[in-house]
Amino acid sequence: MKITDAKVFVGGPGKNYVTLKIMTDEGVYGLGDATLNNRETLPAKYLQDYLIPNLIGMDPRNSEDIWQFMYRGAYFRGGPIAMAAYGAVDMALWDIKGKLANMPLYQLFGGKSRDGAMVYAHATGSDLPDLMDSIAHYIEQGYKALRVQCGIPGMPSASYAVPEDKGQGKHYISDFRGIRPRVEIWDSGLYMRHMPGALAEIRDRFGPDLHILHDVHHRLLPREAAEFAKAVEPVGLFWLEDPTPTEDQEALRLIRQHSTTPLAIGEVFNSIWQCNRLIEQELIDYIRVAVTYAGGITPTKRIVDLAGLHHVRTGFHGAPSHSPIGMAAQAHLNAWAPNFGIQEYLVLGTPDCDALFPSDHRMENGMVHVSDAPGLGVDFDEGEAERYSYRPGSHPVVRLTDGTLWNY
Ligand code: KDG
Ligand code: MG
Repeated sequence: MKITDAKVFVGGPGKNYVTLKIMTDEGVYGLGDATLNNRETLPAKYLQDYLIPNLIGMDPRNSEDIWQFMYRGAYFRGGPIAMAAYGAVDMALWDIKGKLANMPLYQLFGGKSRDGAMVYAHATGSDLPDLMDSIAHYIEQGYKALRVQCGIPGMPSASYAVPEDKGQGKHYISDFRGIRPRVEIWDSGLYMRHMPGALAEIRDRFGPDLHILHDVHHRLLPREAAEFAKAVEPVGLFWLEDPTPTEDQEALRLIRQHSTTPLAIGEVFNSIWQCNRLIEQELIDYIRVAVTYAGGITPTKRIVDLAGLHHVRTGFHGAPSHSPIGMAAQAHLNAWAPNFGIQEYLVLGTPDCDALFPSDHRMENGMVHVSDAPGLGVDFDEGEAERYSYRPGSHPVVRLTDGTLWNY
């Protein structure tokens, strides 16, 4: 069996999804996702210029060898652009493998460990009352877990993850305002004084059963993060995410020494080598890698297995930047993983998105039920794809009140 051709598409409704389609001489094809948020053209170029010419003629069933070829063969290993490109190839090869076996992918991993995988959505508000409304809206839809973020009184500009447009559902979508980033102003003092009380009010209002998650988005210094994690202990968070920038892993030890608040980290990691020590030293409770940025199913499964040895559970990244293809790969891992924790799930589920990526993965009452179709269980409509093309967008940048550049 041989790979005969492969194509890359960039675009989609409200997002620059990077979709790879690998064709074979037996007519079976596989799909993969290489969407690196706000840098989408780069993994697409990596695929087109370096990977696809090498893949043609290879046996698609040898997914492990092909992964090693991509990773070791590059000489300069890893990095988010290359790993997203490898991720797309790896997902597409697993998709082909599942279709050949006539089995959904979770069967190839070891079968189902659960019927539904708990997900969380993003509840956001420009202020606390607005956030309370957003939480109530999601609870009514059946969500059992929510990440909660709100504007901070006195903060010079909206704090992280509070969309300017307050539409129904309040998901944020790339605004495609061009390559030059918008600037947000941040003040850690204001945040530290407001947020613990806000989280306590949310707990009081919605009771003990709601799983409350909160994302600090790398904004605090280690000592501040330790103080924050300790202050929110009575709230009983499901997790506190990215309290400090991920490069300084010792910072997590300081936070751990001062608090039992569960810690989640890893959405910017793209290799097991960036999280193996954190996992082995049990400095985190949830690992947040995404199957797309981490190089696909093959290496992500290794991270999940390592995490399982150390009581670390999964909480895969699932921001709206992940296409339904990457989310499908994660749905299969979630169905299998003995150490599954939770899944971030913001696939927009709009008619346009469903038309581009038809699938029967189902979300019901805050749980994802994985498709039983062979392979990933998601398709890609190339006719629909002609409606879309790349549009430039950018993450905002963050500055402190005195102008110092800070962590987004
Ligand atoms: O591209 C960056 C986003 O994916 C990120 O800001 C979202 O922090 C995020 C989250 O937890 O979903
Ligand atoms: Mg995050």
